[in-house]
Amino acid sequence: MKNFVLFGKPGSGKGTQAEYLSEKYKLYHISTGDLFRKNISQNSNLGLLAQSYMDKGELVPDEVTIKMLENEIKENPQSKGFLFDGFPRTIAQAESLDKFLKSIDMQINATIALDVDEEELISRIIDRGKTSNRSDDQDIEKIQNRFNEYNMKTSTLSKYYKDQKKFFEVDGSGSVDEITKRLFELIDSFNLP
Ligand code: B4P
Repeated sequence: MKNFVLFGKPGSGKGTQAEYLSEKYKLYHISTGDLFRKNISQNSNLGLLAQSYMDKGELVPDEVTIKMLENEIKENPQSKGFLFDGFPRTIAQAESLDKFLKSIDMQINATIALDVDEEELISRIIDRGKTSNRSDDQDIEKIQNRFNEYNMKTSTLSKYYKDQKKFFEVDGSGSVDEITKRLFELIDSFNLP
């Protein structure tokens, strides 16, 4: 089984690239952002809770996010592997993921970071905000807060995965096709069964 984490700042293209990677490598794509947005559209209790954090550009609390993620894995035992998009975002989430995967005889094979500078990210997010209806995409202060959350809570994860020799970085600037090609080349170089 192949399990990958897609890592990167808000708007770095994790969701965009996850579509291509999950199709090519037959991975089950789990986006915590999409799961929260689905719950919000259904007005579920989880959605109402998540919305209060997402609207401010803050991370949703770990215990809620971890539980939702574990349920998603348990509900898809037939999949050939998982592509985690936007999870983990804190050390506590990464540790829980490792522990949970170990308990079902699985592990993360690689974490792949998309590296894009903040100026480019802001322009991508503002652009998406024109059509996405996402309140966290439309306000520069909220976008800045998402970067602050990343810098405070998420960026340290690179060391966590480097220490496990599972961290790989890909240039996330350029056209979507160019970036997909870089990702395919990297994953193919792992020679995983
Ligand atoms: P996410 O949904 O994960 O949102 P994101 O970081 O903005 O998106 P991503 O990197 O996937 O960018 P995308 O491909 O869409 O998180 C939203 C919120 O949910 C968080 O702020 C947090 O509150 C909460 N949350 C999620 N996971 C959590 C967790 N684990 N713990 C706690 N809270 C959590 O690309 C962005 C835009 O750029 C798109 O419009 C795309 O079309 C465009 N784009 C992509 N690639 C491009 C390219 N090469 N060139 C030009 N444009 C490009």
